Amino acid sequence: FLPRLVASMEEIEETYIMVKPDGVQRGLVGEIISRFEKKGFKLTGLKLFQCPKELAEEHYKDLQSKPFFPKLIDYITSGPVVCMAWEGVGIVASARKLIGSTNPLQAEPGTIRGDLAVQTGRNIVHGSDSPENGKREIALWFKEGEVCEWTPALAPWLRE
Ligand code: IDP
Ligand code: MG
Repeated sequence: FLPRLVASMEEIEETYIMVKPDGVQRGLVGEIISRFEKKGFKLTGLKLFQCPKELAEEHYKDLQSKPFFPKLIDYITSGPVVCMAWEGVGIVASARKLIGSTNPLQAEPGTIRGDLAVQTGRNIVHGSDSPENGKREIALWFKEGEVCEWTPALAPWLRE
């Protein structure tokens, strides 16, 4: 069974990463994109976008019953966001590690939230929490044709 287990750990996943309005306003777009680029993941979709209320509600529908939900929707629609689709082996869990804990004060130094933010309600970046949600969220935020399939020239220098 070991070869099969290893094979499943090698699976290419997609994740939806978003610089939230506070990250855009604070001029952190380049810094945040850099973290994923430098790691060696592949960018497949990118746009600046003013999120309508309905889309924010759909994206965060699992949190509908939370007391902070209305404020969360106001926050996400308060200015443009940067929508990104990224692809890579094990990228969903790895991106969550790069991003750090939901509460930036508990996020480890070296993570995006740990280095650059101080409050849960202003935690500057989103990352999908499962491969299923990665696919769901990319389909939600990007239209047909906005996600590019391409082979980076550096691919053989990142993975043997
Ligand atoms: P995540 O972004 O780390 O996956 P979730 O629990 O999925 O965290 O929550 C989604 C987003 O909702 C958070 O990133 C944050 O912006 C907001 N949020 C979560 N919990 C709270 C809270 O207790 N107060 C205010 N905002 C919150
Ligand atoms: Mg989440």
